[in-house]
Amino acid sequence: MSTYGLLALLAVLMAAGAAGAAGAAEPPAPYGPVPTPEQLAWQEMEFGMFCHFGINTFYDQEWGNGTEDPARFAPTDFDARQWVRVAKECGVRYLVVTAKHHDGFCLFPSAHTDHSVKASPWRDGKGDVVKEVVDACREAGLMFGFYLSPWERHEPKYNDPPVYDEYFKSQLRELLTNYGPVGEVWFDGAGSEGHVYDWAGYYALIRELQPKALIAICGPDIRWVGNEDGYAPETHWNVVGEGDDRRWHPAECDVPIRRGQWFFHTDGEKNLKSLDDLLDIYYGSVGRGAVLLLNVTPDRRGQLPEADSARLRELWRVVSRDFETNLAHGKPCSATNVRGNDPAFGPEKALDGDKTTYWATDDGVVKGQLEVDFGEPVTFDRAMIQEHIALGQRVERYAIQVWDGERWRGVAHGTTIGYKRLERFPPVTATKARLVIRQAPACPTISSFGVFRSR
Ligand code: FUL
Repeated sequence: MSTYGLLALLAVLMAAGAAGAAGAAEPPAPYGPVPTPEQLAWQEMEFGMFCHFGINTFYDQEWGNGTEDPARFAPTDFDARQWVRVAKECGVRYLVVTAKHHDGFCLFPSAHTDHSVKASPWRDGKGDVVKEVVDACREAGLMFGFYLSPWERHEPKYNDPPVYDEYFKSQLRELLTNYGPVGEVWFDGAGSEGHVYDWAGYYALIRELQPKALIAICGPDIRWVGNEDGYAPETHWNVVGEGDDRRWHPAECDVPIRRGQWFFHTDGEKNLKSLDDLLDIYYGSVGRGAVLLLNVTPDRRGQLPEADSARLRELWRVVSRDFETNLAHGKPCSATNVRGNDPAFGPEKALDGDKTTYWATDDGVVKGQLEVDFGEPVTFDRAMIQEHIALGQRVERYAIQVWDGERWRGVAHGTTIGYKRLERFPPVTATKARLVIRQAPACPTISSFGVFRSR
């Protein structure tokens, strides 16, 4: 062994000795499949905005049949920065735009079809919606994604699947090479029943050109939650599949802000969902550990309608106010078990507001309680729990209880937690609260526990 090798070995031994002396415990081994760094970063964004914009906007329709006249695409005051400004003000972290919907009309000047913005009067046929959206997102620090409908009703090649695959891949290539980093590629399954696509070829191209892009819905990285209502199921696992096919496949809840309408309709404002509807959606999606992709659709000006923007602002005002102050933050706490008795895994780590630290128990200890002492009576009606999902999703059953001076009383309980679980309940006043983990297949890892007073 060289001198350098010996020194290196010595350094490792000394470090191990020092750590041992401090009683440092090893982090738990991952439980089951875990998210990729990109999936984790996406999960942490929590909230995205879907923008359905295209030829349908000018026809008052949801699905074009491909015979629409591109000359009708004429936004009067297109402003992608306005979309992004509203999104940004409202806690939205990424935006997905319909580069091409089922009607085949492209919002970008594809070299492979004339059915696009090129044939429209907008910006004298020299415009590119995708580029303007990308630029606006980049300026504001939002992740950019695009929807490209596999099902297409304009291009005759669609009837010859292998030929259409090449056409589709050419368009994918344009979108993946001409616009800088792409965070998400959204493949809608609608209309495609019975059609055979070269999915493997599409995925390979995306991996080659944008290895960090997440492929959603008809894709391996993000799954459709299974409805367009904005709700994840009450019991919600990120891991799907059986045996060797088990994989981390988190769910996205795509839902329109206007009831039943993804595209703008001139008389659609009456369908705008109420603040209460949107709060239910928020708790049903983000609050069940999924990601919310809320569709707010630009109008014929090419801007988000005022009423929709105002509703989105109301939603964000309520959500951010209600979760502004964690009353448990930094409070004295204890746990029934702490991994290796190491403070690095102590219950404080769930109350420190640091998403990278967590409370964990010893291997084999799959139940546990984390108790917080407020030191005085506090009143709250919201709670938040988060698992450290970088090491896998574990909790199967939990409860939140408060000390009423004589006994512990339950205020909320449920099954899975995952990235985040939000609870709403009637206000309670208590001096202590506790999180009870009742069932998990492996030691729980809790990165955050909080209680809040809504305003
Ligand atoms: C559906 C489509 O048919 C709708 O038009 C919309 O794009 C929605 C997000 O997906 O499957």
